[in-house]
Amino acid sequence: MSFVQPAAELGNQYRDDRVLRSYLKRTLAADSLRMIEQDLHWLGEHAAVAWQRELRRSRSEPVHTPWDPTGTRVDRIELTPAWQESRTIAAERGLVAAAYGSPLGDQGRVHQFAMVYLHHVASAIFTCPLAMTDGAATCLTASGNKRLIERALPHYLSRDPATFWISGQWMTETTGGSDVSATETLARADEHGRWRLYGRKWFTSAVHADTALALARPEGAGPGADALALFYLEPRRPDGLWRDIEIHRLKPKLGTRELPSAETQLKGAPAEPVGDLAHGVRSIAPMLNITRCWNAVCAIATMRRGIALARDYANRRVVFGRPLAEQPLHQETLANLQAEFEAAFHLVFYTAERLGQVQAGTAAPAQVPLLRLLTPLVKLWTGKLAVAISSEVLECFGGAGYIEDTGLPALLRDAQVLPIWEGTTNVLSLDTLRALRGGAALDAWQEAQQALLAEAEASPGLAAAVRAVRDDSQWLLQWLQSHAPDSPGLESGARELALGLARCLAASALLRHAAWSLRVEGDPRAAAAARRFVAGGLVRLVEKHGDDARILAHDVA
Ligand code: MFK
Repeated sequence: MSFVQPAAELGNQYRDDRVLRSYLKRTLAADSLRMIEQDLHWLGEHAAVAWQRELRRSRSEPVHTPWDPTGTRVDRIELTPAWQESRTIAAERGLVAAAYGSPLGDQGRVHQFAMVYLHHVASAIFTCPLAMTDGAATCLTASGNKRLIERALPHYLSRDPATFWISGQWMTETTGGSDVSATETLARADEHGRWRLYGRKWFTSAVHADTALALARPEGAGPGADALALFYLEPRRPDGLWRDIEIHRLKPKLGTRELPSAETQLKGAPAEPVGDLAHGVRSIAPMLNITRCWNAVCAIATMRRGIALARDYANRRVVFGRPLAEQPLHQETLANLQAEFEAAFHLVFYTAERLGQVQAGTAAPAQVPLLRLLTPLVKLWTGKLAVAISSEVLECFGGAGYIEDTGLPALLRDAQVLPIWEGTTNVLSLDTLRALRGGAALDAWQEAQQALLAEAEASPGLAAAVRAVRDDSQWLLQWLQSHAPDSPGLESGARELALGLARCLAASALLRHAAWSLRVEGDPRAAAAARRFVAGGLVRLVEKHGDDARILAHDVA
């Protein structure tokens, strides 16, 4: 019998996650932590079991059946078993509900996102509709539409799988995903005064959701994005048949294949305005901001899963006479992944704390513009990082990482959506500029950073890293001040500016945690991660040379 390499294994993903456990210990009162630990242990165990199960079965995908045998249009969507299981878990564990009216008060978001973080990879991407459901709950609440709040919120927040509803978010059309100004879907009132939607939605994720929020142009309204209105739909009847909607096909996607995303034709689908018959983008923005936070949580979950597997494998795999884990160059690779992940983790949960406080009304006034800025920052940085880390993780397995039934390629494929949906990196970089307008967000960012670094600077072994963060931040702020608002230079540097703002604040949050962990837990690992993350460089903004970008983009002399 020839040699067989033992595969990487996963243990309970809560028990084994030093970063999450240490963070929760610092952030939550002991009573609060005790209250939620059962959920976390359960989801951590489920993550391990689901991974083993995933390796034994071939991945299934949803199936669309447009017609029944009699020739009736039915557009049945058959969902995968993992997807259906995830729906039950989501309801019973309160993956949406935990953020609303939590016994933990304004720390409900920490509880919720800790659960989402543990569950995401095991969820078959059910986190997508959960993010949209949470976004819909926030959006309807912000709209003040009493009827819709009373109708939908109890379902969105239900912990009973039988009454739990999920929501979709129908914005994207063939005319644009990033720029919705040319939206063609028309809203027309019928003879009974009921609004009906006509048009083609080109990318409807979780198409079978119980409700959807959709952008449409009321008949007679002018062109442009501001004339769009936001509508609420219940796309299917209680018997499961669609209400004047046809499904053209399910999207053949690179990843997230258990998630049924469809091309959808609205043929007079009944809908209800959420608010005014205009300003739809402004009305749906609260939903976008929630889903962007979820995206960031799912990105760090992806990073953590890949690193956990790569680390376990490095201990099992012996080459050139030693386990990979004992080889200096491989150690460097794993250490760099861990340092980036750890910084991202602390920025994401720092944002979750702000979100919980703003939502609960306990935040200081400066936290509102800070959260507005942090939301695109965490989404854009962690989305990109999840892809880079997943790609490196596959390489840590050599050729095995490229083989489908190791389960590893799916990690990379599923990660690739994170920088794309809910706003691409560039769209979110432009949103960062939008958030910075007026100056309040930047002031809040600086204040937040100073407060975090002040907690770290006296800590043994961290002073040099604290100084480096201050220097890098200073350079970033100088660059920003030297570019006038709305100048082309500011726009072309927006991505590196956003990444720099994210990374400097992430370093500060990690340093603060590292100082605490050294002092209280006597644990040097977060400090090691912080030093390495800072040493890797936080800001990559460079002065651009003249017309280089245009010349290279068009490849003209
Ligand atoms: C695993 C986790 C998963 C997540 C779920 C995945 C589900 C996948 C389904 C999808 O992918 S759905 C499609 C997602 N699509 C997007 O995210 C759209 C990306 N494009 C943008 O975000 C554009 O920036 C945008 C459409 C918002 C541009 O629209 P406009 O109308 O040209 O922008 P404008 O005029 O600057 O802003 C209009 C108003 O909205 C302004 O308010 P006022 O009317 O009061 O002046 C803006 O301030 C406000 N606004 C825009 N973005 C905002 C915002 N307000 C708060 N937060 C924001 N992020």
